[in-house]
Amino acid sequence: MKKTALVTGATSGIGKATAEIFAENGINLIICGRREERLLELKKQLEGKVEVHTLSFDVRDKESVFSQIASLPEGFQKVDILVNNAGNAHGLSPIHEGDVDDWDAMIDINVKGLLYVSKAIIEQMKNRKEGHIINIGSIAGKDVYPNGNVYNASKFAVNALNEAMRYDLNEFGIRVGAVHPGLVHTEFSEVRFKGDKEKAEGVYQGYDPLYAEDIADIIYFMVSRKRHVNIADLVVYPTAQASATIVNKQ
Ligand code: NDP
Ligand code: 8X3
Repeated sequence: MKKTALVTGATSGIGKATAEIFAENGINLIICGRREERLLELKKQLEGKVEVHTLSFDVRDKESVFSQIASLPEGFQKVDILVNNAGNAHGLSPIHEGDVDDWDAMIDINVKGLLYVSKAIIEQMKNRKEGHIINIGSIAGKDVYPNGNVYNASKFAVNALNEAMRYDLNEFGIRVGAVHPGLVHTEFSEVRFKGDKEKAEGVYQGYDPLYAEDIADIIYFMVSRKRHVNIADLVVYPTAQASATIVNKQ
């Protein structure tokens, strides 16, 4: 029987590429994000291959998260794989110059949003004593870098929650693992720099960054291991990157 995956942040970047590789490999999909037109476009692209359902919510809106996940249609109610991917950085500035709305966004989306979606799904996995949760952290959650402050804190929290989920859900046979990417060329920097495309592009110039498909490949590898194998924690850099701050730019 085909598995079903719920992927948050499927309208762009890593989440979209994950939905695509899952579809290639016969995993039915619940794709989530705020931009409904992108969800519908992706659904159209993938539904020849697998069954696709779209859920449009802001992960910050817990009522919407809980009610939409609780009312999934028949055929999509059993979620085998949860990919907690929705998230972004908002701003890059010293802590004393930080914008409190940016701080709220990062804590509310990257940490609280991930918790809400997880809570909405974990209960059924626990009852079935089976399920797989992949949390998308970041190298920013392993290493703090100058001006990263609150984004770093939000991803350190994801790292902690990944471990905490693995500990607490162990007795229910639920697999939990994280991928922590370095620099991936997606819309991430465009969001961080509030639509400044030139500045965003500059982040990925002078070296060969990772692409969303590279991370999606790894996520698919993780979820396609045998039942007794759980890849718990994985850091992935582009070859040109050695740490959060060391990038060999030409
Ligand atoms: P993108 O900006 O390309 O994608 C972000 C996705 O998150 C979008 O689909 C967006 O959908 C969704 N999202 C953002 N805010 C919300 C919200 N409030 N509610 C629901 N969905 C939301 O970036 P990436 O693909 O790069 O980012 C994916 C994950 O990877 C993030 O957690 C990011 O922190 C992490 N990451 C990225 C790295 C990089 O260098 N790119 C490196 C390490 C980690 P929509 O706007 O439609 O709601
Ligand atoms: C995204 C990677 O280095 O911009 O999490 O924080 S970085």
